[in-house]
Amino acid sequence: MAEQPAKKQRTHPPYELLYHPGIPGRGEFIRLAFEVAGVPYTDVANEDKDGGYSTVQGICMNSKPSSSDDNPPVFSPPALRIPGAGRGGKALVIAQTPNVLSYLGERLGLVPEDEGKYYVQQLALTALDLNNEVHDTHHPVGVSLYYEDQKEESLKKAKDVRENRIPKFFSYFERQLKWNQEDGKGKYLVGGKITYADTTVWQVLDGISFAFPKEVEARRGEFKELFEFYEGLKEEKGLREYLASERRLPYSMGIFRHYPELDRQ
Ligand SMILES: N[C@@H](CCC(=O)N[C@@H](CS)C(=O)NCC(=O)O)C(=O)O
Repeated sequence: MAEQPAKKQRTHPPYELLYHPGIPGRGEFIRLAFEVAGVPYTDVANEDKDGGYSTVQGICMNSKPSSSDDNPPVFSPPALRIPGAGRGGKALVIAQTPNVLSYLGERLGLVPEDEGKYYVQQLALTALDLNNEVHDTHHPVGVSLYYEDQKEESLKKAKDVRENRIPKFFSYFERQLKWNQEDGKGKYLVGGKITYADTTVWQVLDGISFAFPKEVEARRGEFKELFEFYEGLKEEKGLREYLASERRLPYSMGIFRHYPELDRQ
Protein backbone atom coordinates (compact mmCIF):
# COMPACT_ATOMS: atom_id res chain seq x y z
CA MET A 1 0.00 0.00 0.00
CA ALA A 2 3.02 2.26 -0.26
CA GLU A 3 2.67 5.77 -1.63
CA GLN A 4 -1.09 5.93 -1.39
CA PRO A 5 -2.71 8.73 0.57
CA ALA A 6 -3.29 7.67 4.15
CA LYS A 7 -5.54 10.42 5.44
CA LYS A 8 -8.52 8.15 6.20
CA GLN A 9 -6.55 5.01 6.94
CA ARG A 10 -7.67 4.59 10.54
CA THR A 11 -11.37 4.69 9.78
CA HIS A 12 -11.35 2.16 6.94
CA PRO A 13 -10.95 -1.61 6.85
CA PRO A 14 -8.15 -3.16 4.75
CA TYR A 15 -9.78 -3.15 1.32
CA GLU A 16 -8.40 -5.64 -1.20
CA LEU A 17 -9.00 -5.38 -4.93
CA LEU A 18 -8.96 -8.79 -6.60
CA TYR A 19 -8.23 -8.42 -10.31
CA HIS A 20 -5.96 -9.59 -13.13
CA PRO A 21 -2.44 -8.13 -12.95
CA GLY A 22 -0.87 -5.80 -15.49
CA ILE A 23 -3.94 -4.25 -17.14
CA PRO A 24 -6.33 -1.46 -16.13
CA GLY A 25 -9.41 -3.48 -17.20
CA ARG A 26 -12.55 -3.33 -15.13
CA GLY A 27 -10.41 -3.17 -12.01
CA GLU A 28 -9.69 0.42 -12.97
CA PHE A 29 -13.19 1.60 -12.13
CA ILE A 30 -12.62 0.38 -8.59
CA ARG A 31 -9.06 1.73 -8.32
CA LEU A 32 -10.29 5.18 -9.36
CA ALA A 33 -12.90 5.19 -6.59
CA PHE A 34 -10.24 4.52 -3.95
CA GLU A 35 -7.81 6.99 -5.47
CA VAL A 36 -10.17 9.98 -5.60
CA ALA A 37 -11.44 9.17 -2.11
CA GLY A 38 -7.85 9.03 -0.82
CA VAL A 39 -8.55 5.68 0.83
CA PRO A 40 -5.83 2.99 0.83
CA TYR A 41 -6.40 -0.40 -0.79
CA THR A 42 -4.29 -3.34 -1.77
CA ASP A 43 -4.23 -4.28 -5.43
CA VAL A 44 -3.53 -7.91 -4.63
CA ALA A 45 -2.28 -9.31 -7.96
CA ASN A 46 -0.16 -6.24 -8.79
CA GLU A 47 1.34 -5.72 -5.34
CA ASP A 48 2.11 -9.30 -4.37
CA LYS A 49 4.02 -10.54 -7.41
CA ASP A 50 4.56 -13.98 -5.91
CA GLY A 51 1.23 -15.20 -4.65
CA GLY A 52 -1.20 -12.37 -5.40
CA TYR A 53 -2.65 -13.68 -8.62
CA SER A 54 -3.05 -17.18 -7.19
CA THR A 55 -5.18 -15.61 -4.48
CA VAL A 56 -7.28 -13.81 -7.10
CA GLN A 57 -7.66 -16.98 -9.13
CA GLY A 58 -8.50 -19.05 -6.07
CA ILE A 59 -11.28 -16.69 -5.04
CA CYS A 60 -12.60 -15.35 -8.35
CA MET A 61 -11.88 -17.97 -10.99
CA ASN A 62 -12.44 -21.16 -9.09
CA SER A 63 -14.54 -24.09 -10.19
CA LYS A 64 -15.08 -25.28 -6.61
CA PRO A 65 -18.57 -24.74 -5.19
CA SER A 66 -17.61 -21.93 -2.83
CA SER A 67 -15.04 -19.21 -3.40
CA SER A 68 -13.96 -18.31 0.09
CA ASP A 69 -15.21 -18.24 3.66
CA ASP A 70 -19.01 -18.02 3.71
CA ASN A 71 -19.29 -16.07 0.51
CA PRO A 72 -21.09 -17.34 -2.59
CA PRO A 73 -18.96 -18.19 -5.65
CA VAL A 74 -17.63 -15.38 -7.80
CA PHE A 75 -17.99 -15.66 -11.59
CA SER A 76 -15.06 -13.45 -12.58
CA PRO A 77 -12.83 -10.59 -11.41
CA PRO A 78 -12.98 -7.80 -10.36
CA ALA A 79 -14.00 -8.48 -6.77
CA LEU A 80 -13.54 -6.74 -3.48
CA ARG A 81 -12.38 -8.61 -0.40
CA ILE A 82 -12.59 -7.13 3.07
CA PRO A 83 -11.20 -9.25 5.89
CA GLY A 84 -13.48 -9.19 8.91
CA ALA A 85 -16.43 -7.55 7.14
CA GLY A 86 -18.33 -10.72 6.22
CA ARG A 87 -20.52 -13.21 8.04
CA GLY A 88 -19.26 -14.29 11.45
CA GLY A 89 -16.34 -11.90 11.25
CA LYS A 90 -14.90 -13.66 8.20
CA ALA A 91 -13.91 -11.92 4.99
CA LEU A 92 -16.58 -10.39 2.78
CA VAL A 93 -16.13 -11.02 -0.95
CA ILE A 94 -18.37 -9.25 -3.46
CA ALA A 95 -18.06 -9.04 -7.24
CA GLN A 96 -19.51 -7.29 -10.34
CA THR A 97 -18.01 -3.85 -10.94
CA PRO A 98 -21.17 -1.76 -10.37
CA ASN A 99 -22.03 -3.79 -7.27
CA VAL A 100 -18.58 -3.13 -5.81
CA LEU A 101 -18.85 0.56 -6.72
CA SER A 102 -22.23 0.80 -5.06
CA TYR A 103 -20.86 -0.81 -1.88
CA LEU A 104 -17.85 1.49 -1.84
CA GLY A 105 -19.76 4.61 -2.89
CA GLU A 106 -21.38 5.08 0.49
CA ARG A 107 -18.34 4.04 2.49
CA LEU A 108 -15.86 6.22 0.60
CA GLY A 109 -18.13 9.27 0.45
CA LEU A 110 -18.54 9.02 -3.31
CA VAL A 111 -22.34 9.31 -3.47
CA PRO A 112 -24.83 11.88 -2.26
CA GLU A 113 -26.84 10.84 0.78
CA ASP A 114 -30.22 11.35 -0.89
CA GLU A 115 -31.75 9.81 -4.03
CA GLY A 116 -28.74 11.18 -5.92
CA LYS A 117 -27.00 7.88 -5.15
CA TYR A 118 -29.34 6.16 -7.59
CA TYR A 119 -28.55 8.76 -10.24
CA VAL A 120 -24.90 7.94 -9.66
CA GLN A 121 -25.49 4.21 -10.10
CA GLN A 122 -27.64 4.87 -13.19
CA LEU A 123 -24.75 6.74 -14.80
CA ALA A 124 -22.13 4.19 -13.80
CA LEU A 125 -24.25 1.36 -15.24
CA THR A 126 -24.70 3.30 -18.48
CA ALA A 127 -20.98 4.04 -18.74
CA LEU A 128 -20.27 0.35 -18.14
CA ASP A 129 -22.72 -0.54 -20.93
CA LEU A 130 -20.66 1.66 -23.24
CA ASN A 131 -17.50 0.03 -21.88
CA ASN A 132 -18.92 -3.35 -22.92
CA GLU A 133 -19.94 -2.15 -26.38
CA VAL A 134 -16.45 -0.79 -26.99
CA HIS A 135 -14.97 -4.09 -25.82
CA ASP A 136 -17.18 -5.87 -28.34
CA THR A 137 -15.70 -3.85 -31.21
CA HIS A 138 -12.69 -6.18 -31.11
CA HIS A 139 -14.66 -9.25 -29.98
CA PRO A 140 -18.02 -9.04 -31.77
CA VAL A 141 -18.40 -12.77 -32.38
CA GLY A 142 -16.91 -14.47 -29.34
CA VAL A 143 -14.93 -13.50 -26.25
CA SER A 144 -13.20 -16.87 -26.39
CA LEU A 145 -11.92 -16.27 -29.95
CA TYR A 146 -8.88 -14.25 -31.05
CA TYR A 147 -9.38 -10.82 -32.58
CA GLU A 148 -7.58 -12.12 -35.67
CA ASP A 149 -10.39 -14.64 -36.15
CA GLN A 150 -13.13 -11.99 -36.13
CA LYS A 151 -11.57 -9.05 -37.94
CA GLU A 152 -14.25 -8.74 -40.63
CA GLU A 153 -17.04 -8.56 -38.08
CA SER A 154 -14.94 -6.21 -35.91
CA LEU A 155 -14.80 -3.68 -38.74
CA LYS A 156 -18.59 -3.61 -38.98
CA LYS A 157 -19.11 -3.52 -35.24
CA ALA A 158 -16.55 -0.75 -34.71
CA LYS A 159 -18.12 1.35 -37.46
CA ASP A 160 -21.53 1.16 -35.83
CA VAL A 161 -20.16 1.82 -32.33
CA ARG A 162 -18.12 4.82 -33.52
CA GLU A 163 -20.76 6.32 -35.78
CA ASN A 164 -23.92 5.64 -33.79
CA ARG A 165 -23.40 4.37 -30.28
CA ILE A 166 -20.57 6.61 -29.04
CA PRO A 167 -22.35 9.85 -30.05
CA LYS A 168 -25.57 8.60 -28.49
CA PHE A 169 -23.87 7.87 -25.15
CA PHE A 170 -21.78 11.07 -25.28
CA SER A 171 -24.85 13.15 -25.88
CA TYR A 172 -26.53 11.50 -22.89
CA PHE A 173 -23.53 12.25 -20.63
CA GLU A 174 -23.56 15.82 -21.86
CA ARG A 175 -27.28 16.17 -21.13
CA GLN A 176 -26.55 14.88 -17.63
CA LEU A 177 -23.82 17.51 -17.15
CA LYS A 178 -26.26 20.24 -18.25
CA TRP A 179 -28.92 18.88 -15.93
CA ASN A 180 -26.53 19.05 -13.01
CA GLN A 181 -25.37 22.54 -13.94
CA GLU A 182 -28.96 23.76 -14.07
CA ASP A 183 -29.35 22.27 -10.62
CA GLY A 184 -26.60 24.71 -9.59
CA LYS A 185 -24.10 21.99 -8.83
CA GLY A 186 -21.35 22.82 -11.30
CA LYS A 187 -18.79 20.64 -12.93
CA TYR A 188 -19.74 17.12 -11.81
CA LEU A 189 -22.33 14.71 -13.17
CA VAL A 190 -24.37 14.45 -9.98
CA GLY A 191 -24.31 16.97 -7.14
CA GLY A 192 -21.54 19.30 -6.06
CA LYS A 193 -18.87 16.72 -5.16
CA ILE A 194 -17.08 14.03 -7.08
CA THR A 195 -18.90 10.68 -7.22
CA TYR A 196 -18.08 7.31 -8.75
CA ALA A 197 -20.29 8.34 -11.69
CA ASP A 198 -17.63 10.93 -12.56
CA THR A 199 -14.73 8.51 -12.28
CA THR A 200 -16.54 5.76 -14.19
CA VAL A 201 -17.64 7.99 -17.07
CA TRP A 202 -14.15 9.52 -17.09
CA GLN A 203 -12.47 6.14 -17.39
CA VAL A 204 -14.68 5.12 -20.31
CA LEU A 205 -13.94 8.44 -22.07
CA ASP A 206 -10.24 7.91 -21.46
CA GLY A 207 -10.35 4.34 -22.76
CA ILE A 208 -12.27 5.36 -25.87
CA SER A 209 -9.73 8.15 -26.49
CA PHE A 210 -7.04 5.46 -26.44
CA ALA A 211 -8.95 2.99 -28.62
CA PHE A 212 -10.28 5.47 -31.20
CA PRO A 213 -8.06 8.58 -31.12
CA LYS A 214 -9.13 9.80 -34.56
CA GLU A 215 -12.81 9.37 -33.82
CA VAL A 216 -12.47 11.25 -30.54
CA GLU A 217 -10.43 14.04 -32.11
CA ALA A 218 -13.12 14.50 -34.75
CA ARG A 219 -15.87 14.63 -32.14
CA ARG A 220 -14.29 16.92 -29.53
CA GLY A 221 -15.98 20.01 -31.00
CA GLU A 222 -19.34 18.28 -31.08
CA PHE A 223 -19.12 17.37 -27.37
CA LYS A 224 -17.28 20.38 -26.01
CA GLU A 225 -18.77 20.28 -22.53
CA LEU A 226 -18.18 16.60 -22.10
CA PHE A 227 -14.52 17.00 -23.00
CA GLU A 228 -14.20 20.00 -20.70
CA PHE A 229 -15.48 17.72 -17.95
CA TYR A 230 -13.00 15.02 -19.03
CA GLU A 231 -10.00 17.39 -19.03
CA GLY A 232 -11.13 19.13 -15.84
CA LEU A 233 -11.44 15.89 -13.88
CA LYS A 234 -7.78 15.10 -14.57
CA GLU A 235 -6.96 17.94 -12.17
CA GLU A 236 -9.14 16.53 -9.41
CA LYS A 237 -7.31 15.81 -6.18
CA GLY A 238 -6.45 12.14 -5.99
CA LEU A 239 -6.90 11.57 -9.71
CA ARG A 240 -4.10 13.93 -10.69
CA GLU A 241 -1.61 12.20 -8.39
CA TYR A 242 -2.79 8.76 -9.42
CA LEU A 243 -2.46 9.44 -13.15
CA ALA A 244 1.14 10.50 -12.58
CA SER A 245 1.91 7.43 -10.48
CA GLU A 246 3.12 3.97 -11.43
CA ARG A 247 -0.12 2.52 -10.14
CA ARG A 248 -1.88 3.80 -13.26
CA LEU A 249 -1.26 0.97 -15.72
CA PRO A 250 -1.02 1.52 -19.47
CA TYR A 251 -3.72 0.19 -21.77
CA SER A 252 -2.70 -2.89 -23.69
CA MET A 253 -4.70 -5.98 -24.61
CA GLY A 254 -7.65 -5.48 -22.29
CA ILE A 255 -11.02 -3.84 -22.87
CA PHE A 256 -9.66 -0.77 -24.61
CA ARG A 257 -7.32 -1.74 -27.45
CA HIS A 258 -5.96 0.42 -30.21
CA TYR A 259 -6.36 -1.30 -33.55
CA PRO A 260 -5.87 1.52 -36.11
CA GLU A 261 -8.06 -0.27 -38.66
CA LEU A 262 -11.07 -0.05 -36.29
CA ASP A 263 -10.70 3.72 -35.81
CA ARG A 264 -12.14 6.40 -38.12
CA GLN A 265 -10.24 6.26 -41.45
N1 LIG B 1 -20.10 -7.66 -15.59
C1 LIG B 1 -18.86 -8.04 -14.97
C2 LIG B 1 -17.90 -8.49 -16.05
C3 LIG B 1 -16.68 -9.12 -15.46
C4 LIG B 1 -15.69 -9.53 -16.52
O1 LIG B 1 -16.01 -9.65 -17.72
N2 LIG B 1 -14.45 -9.76 -16.08
C5 LIG B 1 -13.38 -10.11 -16.98
C6 LIG B 1 -12.16 -9.29 -16.71
S1 LIG B 1 -12.49 -7.57 -16.96
C7 LIG B 1 -13.05 -11.57 -16.81
O2 LIG B 1 -12.06 -11.96 -16.22
N3 LIG B 1 -13.93 -12.42 -17.37
C8 LIG B 1 -13.77 -13.84 -17.38
C9 LIG B 1 -14.93 -14.47 -18.09
O3 LIG B 1 -15.91 -13.79 -18.42
O4 LIG B 1 -14.86 -15.68 -18.33
C10 LIG B 1 -18.30 -6.87 -14.15
O5 LIG B 1 -18.61 -5.73 -14.49
O6 LIG B 1 -17.57 -7.08 -13.18
